[in-house]
Amino acid sequence: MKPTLVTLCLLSATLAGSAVAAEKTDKYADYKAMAKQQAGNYAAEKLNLPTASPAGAKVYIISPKAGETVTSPVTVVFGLSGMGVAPAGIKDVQNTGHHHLLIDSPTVDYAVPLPMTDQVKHFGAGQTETSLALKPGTHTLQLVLGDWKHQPFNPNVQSEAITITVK
Ligand SMILES: [Cu+2]
Repeated sequence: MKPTLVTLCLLSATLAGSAVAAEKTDKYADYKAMAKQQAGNYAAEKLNLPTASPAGAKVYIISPKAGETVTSPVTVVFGLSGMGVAPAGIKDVQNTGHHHLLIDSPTVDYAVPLPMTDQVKHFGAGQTETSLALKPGTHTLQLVLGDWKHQPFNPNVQSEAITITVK
């Protein structure tokens, strides 16, 4: 009776040990992690899930200044702090996005990817400035950072809307 018990104990100890070893040497671990990431990205895209922005992230217009009178074409320089710029489509680099310039206050839905229109310009290559042809008169400019799928972050990372005058 005793030897059997000892054998059972040894056997279960061996099994427990090999289970741990198997977990540590799971040769599919990388593939599993990749599949999980891809499934997450797929769901985010299908369901318009917003990407979280880090606390303190700020986007701002460096130039022109609010209230400035300028001539067309206007060079608009984008500023970003607390996050990094990455081209659109780069999914798996945390705390990065690309700039969108809203011209003359278009109505946009912040819960879905931003549309591409004359009033919503995308800088999906990771540009940090642009040259803008504007008609004479007053115009408003505002920056909104978008994630890899062109969707505003949560919390939204957007600049003040500034008003400029084009001569
Ligand atoms: Cu975009």
